[in-house]
Amino acid sequence: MKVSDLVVRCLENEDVKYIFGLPGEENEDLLFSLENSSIKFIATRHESGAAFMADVYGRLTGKAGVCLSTLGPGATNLLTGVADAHLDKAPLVAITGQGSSSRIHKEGHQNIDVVNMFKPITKWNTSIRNPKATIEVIRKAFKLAETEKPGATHFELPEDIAKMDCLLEPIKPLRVRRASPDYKAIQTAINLLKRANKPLIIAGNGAIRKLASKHLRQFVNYTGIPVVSTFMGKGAISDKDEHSLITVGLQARDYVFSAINEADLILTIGYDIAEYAPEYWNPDKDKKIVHVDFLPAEVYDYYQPAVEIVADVSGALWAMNEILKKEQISFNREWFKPIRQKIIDDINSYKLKDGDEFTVPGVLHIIRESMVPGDILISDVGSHKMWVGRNYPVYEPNSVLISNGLASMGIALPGGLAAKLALPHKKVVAVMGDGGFMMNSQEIETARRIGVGYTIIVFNDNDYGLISWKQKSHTGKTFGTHLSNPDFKMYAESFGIPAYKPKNLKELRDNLTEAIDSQKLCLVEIPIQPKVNYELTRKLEQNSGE
Ligand SMILES: Cc1ncc(C[n+]2csc(CCOP(=O)(O)OP(=O)(O)O)c2C)c(N)n1
Repeated sequence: MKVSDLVVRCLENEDVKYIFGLPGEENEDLLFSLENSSIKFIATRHESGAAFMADVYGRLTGKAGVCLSTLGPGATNLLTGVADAHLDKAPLVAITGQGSSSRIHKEGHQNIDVVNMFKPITKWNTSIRNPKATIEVIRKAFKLAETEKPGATHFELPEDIAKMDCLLEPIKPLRVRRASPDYKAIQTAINLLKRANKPLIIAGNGAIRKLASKHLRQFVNYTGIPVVSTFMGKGAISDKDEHSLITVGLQARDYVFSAINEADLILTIGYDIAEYAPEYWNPDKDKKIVHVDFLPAEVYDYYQPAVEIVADVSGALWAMNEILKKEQISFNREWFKPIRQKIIDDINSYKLKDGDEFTVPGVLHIIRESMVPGDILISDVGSHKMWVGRNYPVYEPNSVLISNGLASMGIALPGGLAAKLALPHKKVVAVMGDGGFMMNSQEIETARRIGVGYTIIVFNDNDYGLISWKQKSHTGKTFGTHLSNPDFKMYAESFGIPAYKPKNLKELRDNLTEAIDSQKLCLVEIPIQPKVNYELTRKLEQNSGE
């Protein structure tokens, strides 16, 4: 058996269903080894699309998504999506081809040091330089990618090694139990809670993985503590629950900050500092912090926990719940109610009326109405993401996907494809700005070719809207942000998919309902009015007394 055949057997052994990638000369053997395997190879139009697909697939399934490129330029193109998985904590294995091992040490055609290039954006990576190492390298790549906190790993396969003979059996994946919490740390956390007046939970990305959300919901039920989720923690508890204060919203000014300011103890559950810096919510460094996460807290001036429960997040919540069943500490369930009401009233105030210009928060109402709780909305990065974060209520974990660690534009369109492959029975909607759409719009062809049906929504303001929003808030003017666009409807139709461009509220409702219900690959271009962004800034400034 060739090493490339063994690689494929190892990938099958890891239960890999799809590989997203782009061919090159140096991964030819591996591609032909895939030809007769149970794994479906999905050829993408750009390696960045492939990596984002693997990223989203991994995030939704908990199993590493796999992406493949050739050496040199293929590998450099793969980087952004791999970095996204790294900072967003999505399990992903990247595979790159390489020239022959006899030439990797010297300057040569397309030869760059890919292993070193991937080092800072992976949990671990290596080059297979000996056929016998294949089975260990691949098991290790998957084990590390999928172990909490999940993330990206990478291995390269030089073309001469891929052709060598090797007769080995893949190593069976074995289930590893996640670490149990230390009972003293749990008891300290409970004691701190007992002494607190107004505790509040910040639920991060780690609160929606494994069974954490189930145990968090129970914990909230026992204690009555309100929950604010980060953008990536959306769905940790249902926003229908009266304890939900929706999300952190717009950094340090949004309505939810009244609750954060009042709170004397913050219990962070699966919180990633990469997503939401603690100086926003702990500027005076005076909050008592209880840290519950798979890893110890980052050393950070504004984040110095009184106790760290370093363990499986669901296990830690379960252990606290066991104590709470007997000891019952229940907090005032009323103090945050007016704040919740204000947040909900604010969300509702954006409902569109006849004659209104279209706005992102207005359109989100219609999308929400077209989706059942488990359906999936995936957002790109830009001003629309801020609105998805603060204005789109979520009821189940992993039903809204936002990149907020790396926060990379271009994820939503390829991500929508992967979401639909991962969970075919759910409706999938990918929302993006015109900027993010044009970064990866070529993957419409991939989605159409493989027959994946989801709705692509482009909020068009002919602008890198978020940057204009920030520039104007800082300086009163904009520079380098204005764009001109093709006719998106015609552009989409040229790929052979249906497209819509509504002109009034009725058409908007009809087009969105038809597009989302059809579960066919289609595009809806929505011209939007960004005035609402600036109005929000002003409104929040007034609210925070600036
Ligand atoms: C790959 C990448 N490049 C640049 C940025 C910086 N950035 C953040 S938001 C944004 C503008 C996004 O514009 P658009 O996609 O049109 O969405 P909008 O803000 O208009 O909703 C830019 C350039 C980024 N986050 N990712």
